[in-house]
Amino acid sequence: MRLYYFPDACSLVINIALRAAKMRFELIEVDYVTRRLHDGSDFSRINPMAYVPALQLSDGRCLTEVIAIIDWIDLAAPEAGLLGAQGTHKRQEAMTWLALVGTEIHKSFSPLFRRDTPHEFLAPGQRHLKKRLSRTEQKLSEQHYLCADTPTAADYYLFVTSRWMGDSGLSARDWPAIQAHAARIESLGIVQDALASDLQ
Ligand SMILES: N[C@@H](CCC(=O)N[C@@H](CS)C(=O)NCC(=O)O)C(=O)O
Repeated sequence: MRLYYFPDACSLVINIALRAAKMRFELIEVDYVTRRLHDGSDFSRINPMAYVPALQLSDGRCLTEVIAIIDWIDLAAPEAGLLGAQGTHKRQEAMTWLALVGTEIHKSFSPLFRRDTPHEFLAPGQRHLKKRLSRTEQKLSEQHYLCADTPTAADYYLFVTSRWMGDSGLSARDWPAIQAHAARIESLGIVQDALASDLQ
């Protein structure tokens, strides 16, 4: 299996999830600017959208979209607890948070560090992101993880997005519960290993 990634991007969520599921994989870095691989080949031949993550399976199929890839890993390795057991309240909650982080939080961060975003957008964009983060901050001031007492893929995803605060003009000090959550997630062995492989 091959995971295509940019350093410190949402592909890190899949890197962590694959480790939680004890799956073996190879990491292939994509150049952010050229969207080419180290051998010069064009990444859009792997993922026509030319964004990460993309997970190429040993049978040649290529999976894309964070939530869909998490679902595939969870089906293959439910014991990793990425989403909770089928039909349970925990799974419903985990899916809700995964979608909220993916569509509302991740996609509110993205324009804040895109190079072509007009400067006038930054202040309203930050205000919008803060509204989207406030429910999460409140939730994490009441409990250690988004869905009760063990981390799910939604926690890994929130952890990855919280690393983008500085580049987006937000101060981590304004989000103490999210920061404490990030520290808890970062202390996990699988996350340490994922970070070491992602940033080398
Ligand atoms: N909808 C996609 C979004 C993926 C995404 O936004 N990836 C970012 C990195 S965090 C990216 O590759 N951005 C470059 C681009 O959009 O061209 C998913 O869920 O996988």
